[in-house]
Amino acid sequence: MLPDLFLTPRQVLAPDGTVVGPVPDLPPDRLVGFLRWMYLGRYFSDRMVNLQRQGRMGTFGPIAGQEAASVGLAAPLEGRDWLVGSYRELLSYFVKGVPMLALMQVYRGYVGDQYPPEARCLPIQIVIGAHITHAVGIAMAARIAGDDAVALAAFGDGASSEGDVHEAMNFAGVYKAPVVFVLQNNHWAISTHRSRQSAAATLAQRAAGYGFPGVVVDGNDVLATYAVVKEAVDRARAGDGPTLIEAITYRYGAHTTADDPTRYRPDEELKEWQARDPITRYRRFLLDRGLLDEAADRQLQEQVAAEVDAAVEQLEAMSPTPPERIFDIVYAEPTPQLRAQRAEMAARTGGGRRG
Ligand SMILES: Cc1ncc(C[n+]2csc(CCOP(=O)(O)OP(=O)(O)O)c2C)c(N)n1
Ligand SMILES: [Mg+2]
Repeated sequence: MLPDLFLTPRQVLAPDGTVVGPVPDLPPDRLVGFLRWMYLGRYFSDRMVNLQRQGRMGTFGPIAGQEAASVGLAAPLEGRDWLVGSYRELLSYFVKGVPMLALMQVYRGYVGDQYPPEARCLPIQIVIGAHITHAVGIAMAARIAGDDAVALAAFGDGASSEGDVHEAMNFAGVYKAPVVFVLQNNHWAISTHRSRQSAAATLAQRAAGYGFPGVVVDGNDVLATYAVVKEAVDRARAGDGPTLIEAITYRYGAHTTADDPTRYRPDEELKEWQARDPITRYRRFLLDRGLLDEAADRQLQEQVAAEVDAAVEQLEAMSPTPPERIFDIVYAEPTPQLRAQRAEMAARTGGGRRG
């Protein structure tokens, strides 16, 4: 019989915002800051979808519904820690220090110097599950270098069925790598339901086979997600090895703007999850605690909207990147082959060496 932590989701806040578990000991500005990030994630995601519909943005995968898991997985990381995630972790990347404008550029197809090195985030991964080995490698490298940084790898329920993910977790268990695996179980991998990924009752329980703890958490509860990830980060940093955290959540929107979820997903399911909304729940908690009032709440929402709108304006004032720029960001020193390909592309597109 597996220990309970593998099976029952940890919770601090019930869906109605009442406290049912120990509240992490954080200062009020940090607690309010979590709500600000969640508002930003929701507004950003909705805005990106609207821009795509207007032909002003490339294909985009919305994150609405997953704001608590996204913020809760990134907030416990220190500046020196690494975050390695996918297209569904954009809000986590913002929390870790990647500017919003930088990721908007990515989705517009611009190639810039988008990821500030000090944010310690690998470029968002699109190849499902292929980044988990890299996260383990970073964690091992940090330990060998005597740096006490931790790497956090985030991925989806679909990704959890990929061979790379198993190899990475198995290796991490054997070598006790300072890594934390956060699986955002949003119930769907495009149109494939979670029930098709594994016959196991939880995805976290797979950790038992790798010899490290697996924890299930209510991923729509930002405080619970923060608490379990913080414990796992502390464990990894102390040399006690990896943890697999399964954050149970739900994506409200389509897989991406190229998908139509009404073709495979019952509407009642969406309604059930909207009743457990991560933002409504956390806002209620802050209001009840007297950490927020209606006026401050309105102000937060206005601020994040203005911030996102300003980034959109900045983006739209930018010129498209010259196509040959893609060759400049592969290696620090280009190989002869890349140099030749770059020249060929520049000749075809009429571009020269710019920037
Ligand atoms: C190796 C690989 N196979 C297939 C795809 C196509 N694909 C893109 S997203 C996706 C589903 C991923 O689902 P999940 O891991 O649950 O993440 P979510 O999108 O739900 O966040 C698939 C199959 C891909 N990008 N890479
Ligand atoms: Mg999924």
